[in-house]
Order: sequence, then structure tokens, then C-alpha cells
Amino acid sequence: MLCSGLSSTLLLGAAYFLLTSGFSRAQLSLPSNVTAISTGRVITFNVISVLQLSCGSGVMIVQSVLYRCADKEICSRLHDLDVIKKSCDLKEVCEINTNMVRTCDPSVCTYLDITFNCFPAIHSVTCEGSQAKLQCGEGQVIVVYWANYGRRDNTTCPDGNTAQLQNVTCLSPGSPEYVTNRCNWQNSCTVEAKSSVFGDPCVGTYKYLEVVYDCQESEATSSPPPTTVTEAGSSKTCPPGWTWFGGRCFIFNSSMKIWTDAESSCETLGGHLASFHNTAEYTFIRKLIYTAAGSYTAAWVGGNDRETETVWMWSDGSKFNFRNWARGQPDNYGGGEDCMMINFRGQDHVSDAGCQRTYSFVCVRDP
Ligand SMILES: *[C@@H]1O[C@H](CO)[C@@H](O)[C@H](O)[C@H]1NC(C)=O
Ligand SMILES: *[C@@H]1O[C@H](CO)[C@@H](O)[C@H](O)[C@H]1NC(C)=O
Ligand SMILES: *[C@@H]1O[C@H](CO)[C@@H](O)[C@H](O)[C@H]1NC(C)=O
Ligand SMILES: *[C@@H]1O[C@H](CO)[C@@H](O)[C@H](O)[C@H]1NC(C)=O
Ligand SMILES: [Ca+2]
Ligand SMILES: [Ca+2]
Repeated sequence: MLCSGLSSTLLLGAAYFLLTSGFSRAQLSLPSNVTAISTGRVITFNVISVLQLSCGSGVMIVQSVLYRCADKEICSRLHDLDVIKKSCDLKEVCEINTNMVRTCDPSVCTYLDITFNCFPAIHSVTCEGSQAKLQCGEGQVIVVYWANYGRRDNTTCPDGNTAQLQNVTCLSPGSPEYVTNRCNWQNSCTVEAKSSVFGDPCVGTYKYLEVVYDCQESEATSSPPPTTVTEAGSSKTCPPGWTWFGGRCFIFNSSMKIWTDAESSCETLGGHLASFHNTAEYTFIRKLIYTAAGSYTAAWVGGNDRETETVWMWSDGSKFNFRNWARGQPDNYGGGEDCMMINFRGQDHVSDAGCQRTYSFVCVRDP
């Protein structure tokens, strides 16, 4: 399949059309008065097969996907934009395999150019059967932009057996209204990710609730008036230097330590090495590192199987439900890898590593 010889002006027009058509089909949008805080662009030559798009803070909407081909010709396919939007829209970080999306002739079209906008919002994911907790900082209120109870890919909430992950077009159109009514203008709120609440849009599929929301200063929101915070402890603040997320405080420390010394260092500060229990927390921790270090520096977190091989625990004692290990991990390589690290070689990659290695680390504590 060779590239068409469209001029770049024509092609950009086409890309815009594809964007608007793909948009309504996927039912992903933000209110039109929410403005982008930044734009991102990833240009890659065809040597790279896995590409990460990331909004340092906020969620993305992919705008265009173009291949640049020999003799300055440009190639674009509806399919590619759809695939990338499906994986990335309204997420903070996403990974795409360029082999999956390449429909233009790879021998002629040697680089891929993706543009996206970043909007100020939080993307929360809660697996079926659990309770979503949306929470804003002190003096802030929740504004819900979008929600879906169902399944849109086969990698989020992978706990079900494979057959329960097959339907990736499972949408419940009533979700935004339900979550908005329940949570808007509150400082925090909880929503059960259950079919008894949303109805069952696809029987036999293991579902999850996604909510995209923003926290806005309550003074800035004129009507309806924000309700008073009644939930005890929901709006405590973090000590200086710590960053609040989902009711806990996190800090990145760039000093290189072996895992046990890193854990002791966190304990000295009233906490433990960080734990995470959903994609939002994991993504937040990566973003925290990126913000502090300027790159996705490799770091220790609290996961470990030091006590009993293959029985993973968090050092803060919270329930260990993590499963999205990097491919082939944890492998207890060489018979002695009992500590969890993230950002291996700067990648979105969680693995077990030898506890005597030294890495930077992330601590968590209560507000
Ligand atoms: C966007 O518009 C809606 C009403 O259409 C309004 O309630 C909301 O406050 C606006 N948001 C911003 C960020 O201006
Ligand atoms: C998820 O979908 C991809 C692409 O459609 C497929 O290659 C992969 O095998 C699927 N994984 C599972 C667990 O079903
Ligand atoms: C997936 O679920 C939707 C309901 O949300 C249904 O319309 C669709 O037919 C299902 N697709 C498959 C492949 O089962
Ligand atoms: C990082 O850890 C070291 C060693 O425990 C400690 O001296 C330092 O204060 C920590 N830095 C921060 C920002 O907490
Ligand atoms: Ca081990
Ligand atoms: Ca390993």
C-alpha cells in the first residue's frame, strides 16, 4: 500500500475530519469550554516499535496521526487515528505499538507524527466490584467531564479470564449523568463500580468504571454552591514537599539507596515506600517522578516478596492487587529479585530487581 500524494494542506484538512468523526463514535469528549493546557507532539522514525504519549499533568486527546513518506508525501489512515485515540484519549499516559497502527507502506513512509492536546483533568479507573473514590484537595470541588462503566480495552483491569476481556466496545451511555449527579460540586465522593448501579451493558464481560474529572477551586464555581465537606479527614493537607493524591501524600527522593535503606528513609518521614492500587495512582507516581527529576527515573516502590518467594506485599501493609508487571516479570532473575522497581530504563515498566541495587525512591504517608 503506497502513500497517496496529497499535499500537506489537504491532508491536515482530512485529519481534522477524521478527528471529528472518530470522536463521536468513541463517545469521548470534554466540554467545549475546557481549554487545553498544553499540546504534545511525538515524531518518531520507524525504528521504534513502542511509543509513549504523555501529558505531564492532565489527560490527552489525540488530534492527528500522519506518516511522512518519501518525497514529502504524507500518508494518513482513519484506522490509525482511531486505534491511537482509542488507546490514548482521556488518559494521562498511553503506550502504542507502532506495528499495530502502521497502515502506510513502511518502506516509504519512514516517520510517524502524532499531535495531541492536554487538558486539565484526572482519569480514574476502578475495577468492577470496587468503589471509586474521587477526591479533590482542600477548598476544591469535583467537576465530572466524562464517565463510562464498561470496557474499552483488554489491558485495563486484567483480573478476569481472557474471555471476559474480549468485548472492548462495552459502553453504558448513562454513566456520565449518574456520576455527575452524584459527585459534581462535592469535595469527594464514592461510586460503586457495579452493574447494580449502572446496569449491565455487556453481560459476561469484566468491567470497570472510568471517570474523567477536574478539581476546581470552589470559589471559582458560582452555581450550584459547593456542598460542605462532611467526610472526616478527606481534606487534610500534606506536609511541605509532599504531593497529595487520592487521600495520601507522596514524595520522590532522588538519593540512591538499597531497598531496605529507602524503606527506612521513608519510615523516618512517617511513611513507607509507595504502594499503588490502580492505574491512576501508578500514573500519578510516575508523573511525580517526572516532575521532580525531569525524566522517568528508575525508582524503588514498596512491593516486595522478601518474606516468601512469589508472595508479593506492600511495605505499607495495604492490599497487594497489582498485576500489570512488565512482560516476563517478575522473574526473580538469578534467584534473587525480591523488590519492586518502576521506570526500568525510563520506561513504563514494573519489575522485580535485586534489593541490593541502589535506586531513587518514592515514599507515601497519610496526610
Ligand atoms: C463550562 O460550561 C458549563 C455550562 O455549559 C459551566 O457549568 C462550567 O462552569 C463551564 N466550565 C468552565 C471551566 O468554564
Ligand atoms: C488484547 O488485544 C490485542 C489486540 O487486539 C491482542 O493481540 C491480545 O492478544 C489481546 N489480549 C488478551 C488478553 O485478550
Ligand atoms: C459489546 O457490548 C456492547 C454493549 O455495550 C454490545 O452492543 C456489543 O454487541 C458487544 N460486542 C461484542 C463483540 O460482544
Ligand atoms: C532523601 O533521603 C535522604 C536520606 O534519607 C534524606 O536525608 C533527605 O532529606 C531526603 N530528601 C527529601 C526531599 O525528603
Ligand atoms: Ca523474588
Ligand atoms: Ca526481574
